[in-house]
Amino acid sequence: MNINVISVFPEILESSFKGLTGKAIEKNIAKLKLIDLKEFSNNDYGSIDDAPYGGGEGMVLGIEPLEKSLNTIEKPGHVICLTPQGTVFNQTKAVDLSKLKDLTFVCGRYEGIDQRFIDNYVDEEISIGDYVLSGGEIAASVVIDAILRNIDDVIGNKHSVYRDSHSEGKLKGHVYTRPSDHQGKKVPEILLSGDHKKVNEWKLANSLWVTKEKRPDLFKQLQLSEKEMILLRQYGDFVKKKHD
Ligand code: 6GU
Repeated sequence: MNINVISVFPEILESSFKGLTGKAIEKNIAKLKLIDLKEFSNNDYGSIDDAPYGGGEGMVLGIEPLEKSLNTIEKPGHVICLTPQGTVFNQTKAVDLSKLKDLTFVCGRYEGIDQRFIDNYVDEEISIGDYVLSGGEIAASVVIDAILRNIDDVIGNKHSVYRDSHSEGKLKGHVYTRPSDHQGKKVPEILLSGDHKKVNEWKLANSLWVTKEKRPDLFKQLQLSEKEMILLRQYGDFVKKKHD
């Protein structure tokens, strides 16, 4: 996958491409190109933004530097603008985008991007949630990380991608490691039993329970099977007994 990022502060992205993303780059699974928008000013002052027509707060990124920087990319592919006005990103979107070969991210800054650039060149606008960040760079790192995790061989154990939170519309459940008893707080007994069928049932029930408690909005969307409903009910009874 070829990923291009156009940004006023590409150095913000550099540091985040070390962990998982760094590995993907090392393995030649992803190629990353950071483009510094500051190099594409079209005036003597070197600026790439200007005051908004009609007045108002802040500065708007101009169409000309954006267009010039985009034109340096051989194959921009699918062009995504990161902005709080975009569609909210989720796991389904991450999986869909992970199938593309060429992706270009344009990071918004200041008070926005000239609408004509968006109209002419941008395929979609993405936001990472309902809050405002100072710029799209951190959002781009978030989106790129979430996309790369879904490409074969990026994560050592491909299986873990499927068990991740959100991949099946429910959250990952509780996990434990040694010691099995920490000052009287014990790991759930079933996990130590070695009975794989029981362990998997517990994991499923626990994951459904966690989703129901923490994200009732996601839980409502789930279509539970008869068996899942029974497991969840048993798990609920167990939790209730512990608290009685
Ligand atoms: Cl993509 N950009 C900015 N500036 N703020 C955001 C965002 C993006 N997503 C949520 N808030």
